[in-house]
Order: sequence, then structure tokens, then C-alpha cells
Amino acid sequence: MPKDLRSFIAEVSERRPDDLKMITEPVDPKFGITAVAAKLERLGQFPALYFTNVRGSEIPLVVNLTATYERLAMALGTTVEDMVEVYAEKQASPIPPKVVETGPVKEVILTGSDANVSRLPIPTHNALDGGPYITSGSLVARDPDSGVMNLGLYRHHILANDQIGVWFMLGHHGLYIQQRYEELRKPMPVAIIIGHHPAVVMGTISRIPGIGGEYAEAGALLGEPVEIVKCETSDLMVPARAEIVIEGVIEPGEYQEEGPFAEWPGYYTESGPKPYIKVTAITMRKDAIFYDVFAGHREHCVLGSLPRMGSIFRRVKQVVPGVKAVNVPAHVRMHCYISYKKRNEAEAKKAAMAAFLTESENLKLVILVDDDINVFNEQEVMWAVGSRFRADKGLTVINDWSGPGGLNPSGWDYFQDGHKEPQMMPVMIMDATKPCAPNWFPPRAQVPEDEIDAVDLERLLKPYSSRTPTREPAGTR
Ligand SMILES: Cc1cc2nc3c(=O)[nH]c(=O)nc-3n(C[C@H](O)[C@H](O)[C@H](O)COP(=O)(O)O)c2cc1C
Ligand SMILES: [Mn+2]
Repeated sequence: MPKDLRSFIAEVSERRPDDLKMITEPVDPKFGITAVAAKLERLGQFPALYFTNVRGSEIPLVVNLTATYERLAMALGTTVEDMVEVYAEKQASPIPPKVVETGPVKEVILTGSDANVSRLPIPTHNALDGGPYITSGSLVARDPDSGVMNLGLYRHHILANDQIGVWFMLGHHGLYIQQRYEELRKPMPVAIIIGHHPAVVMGTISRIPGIGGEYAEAGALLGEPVEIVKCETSDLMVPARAEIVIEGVIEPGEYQEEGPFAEWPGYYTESGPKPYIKVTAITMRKDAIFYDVFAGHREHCVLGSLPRMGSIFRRVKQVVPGVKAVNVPAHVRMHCYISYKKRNEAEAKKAAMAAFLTESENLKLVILVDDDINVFNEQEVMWAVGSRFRADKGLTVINDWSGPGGLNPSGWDYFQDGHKEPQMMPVMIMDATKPCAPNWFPPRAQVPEDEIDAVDLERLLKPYSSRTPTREPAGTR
């Protein structure tokens, strides 16, 4: 059986039963769903939450399914320890999608006035959000010049039951394509895909050079071709095993106010007039599950981080074969820590530039460290900066690298009268590696590894008691 959202939920419930909780009491789509997730977040818990009773909808909803690296690693058939390298390896061998005649996503077909989103359980996530948002929707569109299909996961603002605002970030292919239709004064057919296996979702978030390639990337991550089927109202192809697909069209020159929306850096930054989708059809499974991403919180960042780490690892390896590990920390996705077995001094900048070119909109800082530093331990990374980095030689600032503007508030200038102006963003490289051989560098303070391994803590450690007889000193009798 091909993999999809429900096969993954079944796998989680079987292999990680504590990771999946069910809520059968009625909850409001406005803040009710995210309130439960936020309460658990305060306790440091991120189970997937399956809501069976969202007010106003017959359709169940799952949120936080993709909020932990453990579950994302499971979706790739690997462990957290190996997930970045496995991601990069899989990415290197794309598996093209397979066209099929029909599939479960066509079990229900709604067109005309039935094609409205009111029956879907679309949540409002955070306090100042401009309304309900589809936060998990991967949008497919064709490049009007080449005809190639491109996918990206973008935020979708419900403006009316048949109108959905969409925000394509500067630098993303989605925006290039939409601007091209705009120049040609042509309507842009689109389809929003909601709910599939997390490997497919990650494939649409992956940083792939050039327009298109996301379906083949998704197939590579999934380990089998994604089955795709033709849309009802356009020639776009959508996954046959998706839960829900919303088809529509973006008319050139038509805009509506979109946002505000709580974004991954933890702020409300971007809102204003945006293109919007006029819904032309909805197709779905008869027992569809709505897949929601908890925006502006852990799930948003974790789901965004692994595809970036994997994509960066691959591109860095092409220029620095000794790369050992890459971390784009979920709590500060503007940073990237790269460790490698150093061969020459030029590698630091090559590795950093590969990272910046892969993730050019969001990274502000790349820190390079030697392969004895664990990039997933920020304390070690900072210790390497503190003890190996020299600002006169190791710091490179590149002015005007990205932007202008973007989601990071530091990409803007804010004024007293409340207006703001987008600025170009500088980025920074910190080379915290030791100098190359034959130069000498002091060794790390360490107890011999084999001595540590030989210690049996269970046998040695006893509870402390002041009455426990210590060894009698010699000569007391
Ligand atoms: C939860 C989540 C929400 C996202 N929202 C947006 C968005 O609203 N707009 C956008 O341009 N990119 C967004 N992204 C990032 C894109 O999906 C990602 O960069 C993708 O590679 C863009 O593809 P493209 O360059 O083909 O357009 C989001 C990513 C995640 C994980
Ligand atoms: Mn793309």
C-alpha cells in the first residue's frame, strides 16, 4: 500500500503510542485547538493531537504530527542521529512521480457553489492572526514559461469561503511564478494540497535549486513515487493519496489584505495586500483528515528545519567533502552550525557560502566548527567560538545579502509614527575552527575515553550517608 498521511498516523500509533493523543470533546477552531497544544508546550510536551470534534465541521483534525524530530526521522525511516545525512542522501536520488487515473482524493468532488471551505475545520492559531489560516497547505503551480510544476508550502489566509489569500516570500519560486503570470496578465491555476505523508510535505519545503522538482524530491524522501492525478478544473497534477485538495485560480492584478499572521521567528512581521485564490473545486476523501501545522510555534520551526538541514548538508558536501554535521536549530532558524574535518583554510567560506545559497532568505549567521564539536549542542558551539574564533581573521560580514524586509524583524527599520521600511539584511560568517596543520593548537582538556567507558556507575554509586563507615585509617588500632 502506498504511503500517505493515514499510514503515517497508523505507524506513529503503533511504534510511538505515547506520541499520539485523541481529543473527543468539542473544541472551537478559533484558538481551541492551539490552546491545547500551547498548554502542552508549556509542559515541554509535543504529542500529535487528533481532534475528532471541531465545532462546525465533520472532519477530524491532526496538529503537531510533525512537531518532533523523532517523528520526522521516523517518516524518513531513520533515527534523529542520522536524519540530516539520510535526508541529503535521499535528496541525491530523485524519484519521479507516477501519474494515475484516479485515487482516494477524488472520492468527494465539490464544484460550483459547493466548492467552499466552510466544511473544513480551519483553525485560527494565535491571538493577533487576521483570521483562520491553512498552515499546512502545499501549493502547486506551473511556471508559465517552462510548464514545469513547482510546489511550496505557503500560508493561506481564509478571506471568504471561496477566497484564500496566499503569501509567497521574496526569493521563493512561488513568487517568481506568480509575478510571471502577473506580467503576462494571465490567470494562474493553483491547487492547495492538505494532508499527506510527512516525507511528501518535507519534499515541498526542501530547498531545491531551480524551479520545480518537488514531486521527485518528495518521492525520494518517501522511498516510492508519489502518485499524482489531474485536477478537476486545471491541468495541474495533485497527489492521489492526499486528504484534501483545494483547486483555484489567482487573477492577475487582484489583491486583498492578507495577515497579520504569527510567523516562525516568533513575531507578526509581514502583512499587506497579497494575491488571493478564487476557489474552483474541492476534492477530498470521504473520511478526510485535516492536517494542521501549529504556526509560530515548535511545529512550524521543526518542520522547517529538517528540510533545510538536509538541503544544506548536501550542498556543503559538494564543496567541502569533509562535512560532518549541519544544524539549523529549531529555536533559532536564522543560525546554521556546520562541523567538518578541516583540510584547508578556504573551506570555511566555501561551506558558509553553500549554506547561504541554499537558504538565502532566512540565514543570518553561519558558524563553522571542527569535527570534534557537536553542532547539536549549542554550548559546545559557543565554547568553540569562545576559544577558537578570532574576530580579526574569522569574521566575515556580507552586507546587503538578503531582503529587503522578510519575516525577521531585524530586516526592517521601525519609526516612531508606526511605519516601517524594509532593509537589506547583512549576514555573518564566524570561522571557529582551529588553524590547519602544520600549525599547532592546544589539546582539549579530557579524561581518557577508555577510562570513562570502563566506569560502572551502577556498581559504584551508593546513596551518601554520614554514618557509612569509611575505610579505617591505617594504624588506629
Ligand atoms: C510551516 C511552514 C510555513 C511556510 N510558509 C511560507 C509562506 O507563507 N510563504 C513562503 O514563501 N514560504 C513559506 N514556507 C517556506 C517554503 O515552503 C519553502 O521555502 C519552499 O522551499 C518554497 O518553495 P519555492 O521556492 O519553490 O517557492 C513555509 C515553510 C513551512 C515549514
Ligand atoms: Mn521550487
